[in-house]
Amino acid sequence: MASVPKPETASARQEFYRRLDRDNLAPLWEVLHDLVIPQPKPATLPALWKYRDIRPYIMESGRLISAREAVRRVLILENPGLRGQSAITRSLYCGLQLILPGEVAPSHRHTQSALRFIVEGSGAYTAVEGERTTMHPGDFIITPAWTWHDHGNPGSEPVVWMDGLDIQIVALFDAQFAETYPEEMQPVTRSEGSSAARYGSNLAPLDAIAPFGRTSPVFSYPYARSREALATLAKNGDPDPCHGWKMRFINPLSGGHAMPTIGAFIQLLPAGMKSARCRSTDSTVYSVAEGTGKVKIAHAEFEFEPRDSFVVPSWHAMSVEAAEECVLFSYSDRPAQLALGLWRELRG
Ligand code: GTQ
Repeated sequence: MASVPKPETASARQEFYRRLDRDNLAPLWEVLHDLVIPQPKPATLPALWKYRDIRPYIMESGRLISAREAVRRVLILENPGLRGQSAITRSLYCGLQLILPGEVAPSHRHTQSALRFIVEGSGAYTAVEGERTTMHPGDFIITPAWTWHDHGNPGSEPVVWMDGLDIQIVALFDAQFAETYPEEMQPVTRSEGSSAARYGSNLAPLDAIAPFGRTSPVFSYPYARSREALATLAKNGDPDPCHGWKMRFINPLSGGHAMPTIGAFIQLLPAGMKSARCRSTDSTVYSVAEGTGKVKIAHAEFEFEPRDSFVVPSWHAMSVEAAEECVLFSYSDRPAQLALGLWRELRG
């Protein structure tokens, strides 16, 4: 309230509010200052999950439930400011999924889009609409909305990846649909690499119609290729003071972000770099692919090493001190904010 009213006015207002309340009405002036605020005040908190500490839980889950029974055997990274919401930011979900040798995670599809960033192990696959792609650490893999997908591990080691989904965005719009495939595994109808040949070689079929709408038809972006690009960039020119060499994963048919709701990025910071502070409105989830260092997020400070995950809330200034050469994967809701004209960045 703008000022302290006289007692009789105050009680008349309270009585008015009680009558309003019974008719599902509420006075804006009591809440306006919480609704329209000068800058973001996220409930999302800065947080870091040390892989060294959480890996034992992931492996324990592998002894307590099978991938088949769990459907998806995942430990959710819950933001400490958003506990109980299965959310790492207000708009995004994050989990670490485990698939053991010989296991299958059954086929289903849903309107949520998913990304995978491989954290540990090789030899598992994810299948999307009849094509399998083999996972290696650092690979970025997309499951477009409403595509059949299952995961399997014909290899010999446990495989763990980060799942990023737009669960909270789809829920905001009450636009959730999901279906289970009639069989555990969908049939393989195309050989591995056929999407990469069709769309991921700087070539496109003459009559290319986007098979997954606004989502990239290249559903696997192998680490070997993104890493090589970063290494070459780092030999040519200076790093951006805030981001080092930072690239976004693109949809080659449009040049836009690889997914309509989620932006995914990979960046290299040279050994010894102390990045300049930078903030943006897209709360961002990171997975450390290589290197050790320290990240400052507003007033919080965390040491990181490979396979750690951390989250930077909206409008929190972030800077990194790279003790070694670092490669960071990240994802956020930036394309959604850009589409709505909301995204902002402030450097320095
Ligand atoms: O792999 O389809 O972490 O549907 C959460 C929901 C993974 C998946 C998650 C999912 C999936």
